[in-house]
Amino acid sequence: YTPPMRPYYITTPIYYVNDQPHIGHCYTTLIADVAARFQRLIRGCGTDPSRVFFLTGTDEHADKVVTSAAQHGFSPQQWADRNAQAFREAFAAMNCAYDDFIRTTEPRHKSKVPGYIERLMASGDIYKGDYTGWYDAGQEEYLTETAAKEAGYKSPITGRPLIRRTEPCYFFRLSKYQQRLLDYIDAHPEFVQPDARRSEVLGRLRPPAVLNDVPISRPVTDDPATQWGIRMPGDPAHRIYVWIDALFNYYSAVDTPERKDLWPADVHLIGKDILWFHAVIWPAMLMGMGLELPRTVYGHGWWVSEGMKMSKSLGNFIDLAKLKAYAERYSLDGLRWYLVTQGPLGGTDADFAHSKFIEVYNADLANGIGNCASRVGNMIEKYFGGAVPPRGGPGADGATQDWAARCEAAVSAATAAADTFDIAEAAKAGIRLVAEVDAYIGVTQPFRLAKAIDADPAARPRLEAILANCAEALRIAALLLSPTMPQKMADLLARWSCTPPANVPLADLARFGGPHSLKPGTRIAKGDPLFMRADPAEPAPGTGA
Ligand code: ME8
Repeated sequence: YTPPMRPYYITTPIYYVNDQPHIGHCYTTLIADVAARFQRLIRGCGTDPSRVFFLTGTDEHADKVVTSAAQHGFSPQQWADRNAQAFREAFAAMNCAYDDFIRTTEPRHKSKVPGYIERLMASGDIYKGDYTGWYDAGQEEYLTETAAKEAGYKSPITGRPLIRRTEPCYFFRLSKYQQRLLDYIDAHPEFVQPDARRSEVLGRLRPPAVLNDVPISRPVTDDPATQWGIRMPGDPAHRIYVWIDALFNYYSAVDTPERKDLWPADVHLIGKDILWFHAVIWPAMLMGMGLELPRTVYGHGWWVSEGMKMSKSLGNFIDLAKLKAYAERYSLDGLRWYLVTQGPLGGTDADFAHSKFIEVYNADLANGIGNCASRVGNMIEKYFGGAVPPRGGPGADGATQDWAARCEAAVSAATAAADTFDIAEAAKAGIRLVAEVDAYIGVTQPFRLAKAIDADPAARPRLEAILANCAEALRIAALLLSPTMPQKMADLLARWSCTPPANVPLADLARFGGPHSLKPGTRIAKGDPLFMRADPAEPAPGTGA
């Protein structure tokens, strides 16, 4: 086995800094965390950021930052500082181990963006022109033709008529890249994922569809709101449009001598709302700069709450307080498990419903890995004084299961799923192995054998082999479950005296009976159940009931 040579680089969107973090932001960053943890485990590279690099951060040059900062009596930078901290805290609360957190107001980003724009100017991709649109004077912003039409050409906020207005701005020649993008996406099925997203993008790129050039700047005036942002190189009367500024974060974060090898990114993980920017505009900008394209842009679907779209007016946002209440009652890893395995990764929307949470938590965790580990631990305690018994030779358990092959299949399934970004499947590979252990216990009935142990001399080696197999298979299951449930699995592996070294690739670490296996005599400490069973009758946490 040779560990993959290419480093793995995964990003999340950088979030608008004036919102409060909620389930959506936490979910995207959590999936990236689990993906990064899988890659670290597969490579056996510990937390070496030159091998696996996970980037998240905040998008801070939006006009609404200036507005809400003023409303709260802060400068835009102070306001951004406070709220960026809220995102860091949210991701810490979710135990997301990012390697870097980029903020677009940081000098390391701000100082590089004008240079990128100059590169696009040099390749002839930027020109100055006039932008004509529907202007909402109260909100100081333009509405797209569609949005303006939908609103009856009146401000959706103030109700006052929109003004048809023209202002000078710089454009990016997106039109020039239509055919190249189309050819590229046609030839690279893994570039836009999942497939529904890919079809969506292809549909909007294929003729008769026409790509328009995109405005990439806004004028600077006496109004302070227009002064927040990065200036156009060579023309301080214009500032770079917040979206263009934001997209560059993925490159600016690694555009340093130490991090150069990380580009191109392996995955830009995003929500489907911002697919066009990532699958069309950003790749065209990269083509213009002569840079390689990311391997995959993955657009996940939407979380809804108890069957309803989350909205401010319904007040049904699953906010950080609610997530923390779930973590408090069912453990953080219980929450992570639900979000990762039941979330909208595949593209269809997912429902955060309390009854479903309880069902999944009890089935997979309390009655699944938790119960199975207790059963095996208790039997080893009771029959062998808490020390792992010898496994014996092939067939010593008197059964036909080939555990080495089963475990290898589980490891391959998890690895393949992690590589194709099917993170929910990668997570479930471990739980399937647990179900196989349960089924094996059902068939081999070690508790019955234990009763025969004094009368029948053949019973002891069989009992030993069965429980040694169970414990070793559970060790491997725990490794496969550790990216999703790092704390609980670290706890289990520590109790079983088999905390894995960080620098061994998964294929070696998880070899059944291999050099890192549970050796006879290893102490298996009993402890509290890993996951307490949840009472379905209890009201949802965080509802004040
Ligand atoms: O769009 N379900 O930032 P943003 C799942 N700053 N995911 C959700 C969600 C939901 N209900 N709601 C939000 C921006 N998300 C820009 C991005 S990138 C260069 C600039 C997640 O704060 C999802 O990942 O509005 C979505 O893409 C992201 O939050 C939008 O975050």
